[in-house]
Amino acid sequence: MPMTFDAIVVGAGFAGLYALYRLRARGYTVCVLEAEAGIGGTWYRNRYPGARCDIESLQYSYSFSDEVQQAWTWTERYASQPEILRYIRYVADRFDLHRDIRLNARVTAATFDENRCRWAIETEAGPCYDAAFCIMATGCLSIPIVPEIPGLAAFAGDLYRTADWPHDGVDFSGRRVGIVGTGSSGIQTIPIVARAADRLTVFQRTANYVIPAHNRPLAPAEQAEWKRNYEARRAAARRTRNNALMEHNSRPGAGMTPAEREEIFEARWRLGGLTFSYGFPDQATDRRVNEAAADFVRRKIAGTVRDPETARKLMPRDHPVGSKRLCVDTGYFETFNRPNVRLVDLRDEPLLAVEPEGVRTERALYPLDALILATGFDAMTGALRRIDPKGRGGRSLSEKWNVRPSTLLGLAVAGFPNLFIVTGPGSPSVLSNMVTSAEQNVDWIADCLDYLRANGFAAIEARQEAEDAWFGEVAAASARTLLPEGDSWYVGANVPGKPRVYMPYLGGVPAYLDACGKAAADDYCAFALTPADAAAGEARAASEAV
Ligand code: NA7
Repeated sequence: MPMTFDAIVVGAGFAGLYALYRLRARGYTVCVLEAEAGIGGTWYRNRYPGARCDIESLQYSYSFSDEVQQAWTWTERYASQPEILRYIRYVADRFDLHRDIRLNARVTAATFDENRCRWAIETEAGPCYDAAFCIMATGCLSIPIVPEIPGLAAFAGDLYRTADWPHDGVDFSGRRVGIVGTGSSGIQTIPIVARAADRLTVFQRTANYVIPAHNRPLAPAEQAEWKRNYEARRAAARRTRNNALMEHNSRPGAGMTPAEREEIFEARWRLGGLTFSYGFPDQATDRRVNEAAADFVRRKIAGTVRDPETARKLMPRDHPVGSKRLCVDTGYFETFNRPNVRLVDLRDEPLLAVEPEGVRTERALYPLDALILATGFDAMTGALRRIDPKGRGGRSLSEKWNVRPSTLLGLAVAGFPNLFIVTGPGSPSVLSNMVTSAEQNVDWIADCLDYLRANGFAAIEARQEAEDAWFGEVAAASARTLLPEGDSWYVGANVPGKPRVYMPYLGGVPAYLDACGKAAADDYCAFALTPADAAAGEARAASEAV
């Protein structure tokens, strides 16, 4: 017999844990199914050396409980993975969440029963679950990609993935190490591994724009000042494009002289981090301004990396700034001045294969004792496509998203009643502060469930025409920018066969919050609602027919 709940939540990361907290507080029976052996989601899995958040810790944290906000002390401007995981466990303990979480419970199937208006959810471990609502808190970056490099399986050394790092860490001392991938994960790992390894070879396919984090300890006075003003800061953050307070500049760069722009870039570089994205309101839309930002970063690289040839290879030239996620580093470019580090540009010498002894490019064999893959994720749709929920009429979500990953507000999909996604494609998600955006999505879902309960509805389903309209809005917002141009995970370009669609909503958090608020205030008229009586009648008819 399946175990019965009002809601099943899939995933015990920031989003899933908050969904459990919120729905339980509203009186729903909830069970969280988590594939891994521990809670934390992204922050459980990404344990690689140097793993760190690129949103400031005072903001990348739950806002729902002022008690937690006041009680928790962050040690650094940008929190490291171990500290974030400690924080997540602290919150789970504090709100007694563990008792409703099943670990090692990877969801393998989710099927909607139209007659009963309920989801049947199966797990790898065996038990089945039955719930009125299925809430997918499966994360945007939770399915790591292992590229199809010939010979990889035959590598005689040790193979590591940044997204699935050994719990006990790895000692690279005295070893020849290679790393494939220079996105955020690679860029954080490389400086740390370089300090330990005998020799580190970095295999780079695309050079990236990398901005210094200027990470630092958080001074007690600075933190206390934040805590005194937390509520106002959180409210102000919600009015920004990405749900995070950063130094936004409202003066367009297009009308400025190169010298004026340079001054602003320089100030941003000194501030560090993702603030560089917000140097100018037209940096993502005006090619000249964007190119000026790109040129600025290239000159910084030239001024940091001593070997001119290595510096040249590290300079990104083939995509606009921000079209791949800006990387935030600590000592990345400086690492290439170390005598034990070399850069292999796979554009100059393509990677042919992994051999038992190392990596072979068109030019040479690079002997290695260990190889690290920092090769990215099947982002935003990957986790859901693997579960492949079956909705009305047995329709597969994966097949639907093979055409295009459309949703209504990133929260719901036509044909999949009572299925909710937290920070799904079509929401600001990865372009925003994920923690507070997840909270907002969960609050919206909780309010929606209350509405259904209060008004006697058994099911809610996005209308196809509303989903199409929202998909159009998402596409229009990205089309106004240069950002779809990069071959990034934002557009699915890193997964062969994935439709090329800029998945996050680029219209900004305030516009998104307005749209979500309007959908609820309009009595969910963008959704079809099934009265509980009708659902009960259908179920009776179905059971009599059997
Ligand atoms: P990313 O940003 O997708 O980076 C993956 C990197 O791996 C990137 O440099 C890729 O090069 C490279 N890659 C992928 N496949 C290959 C093959 N087959 N050969 C060589 N190089 C390859 O993933 P991350 O984990 O670093 O970061 C993901 C997000 O997590 C990040 O944006 C933050 O939001 C946190 P490419 O650029 O495709 O040429």
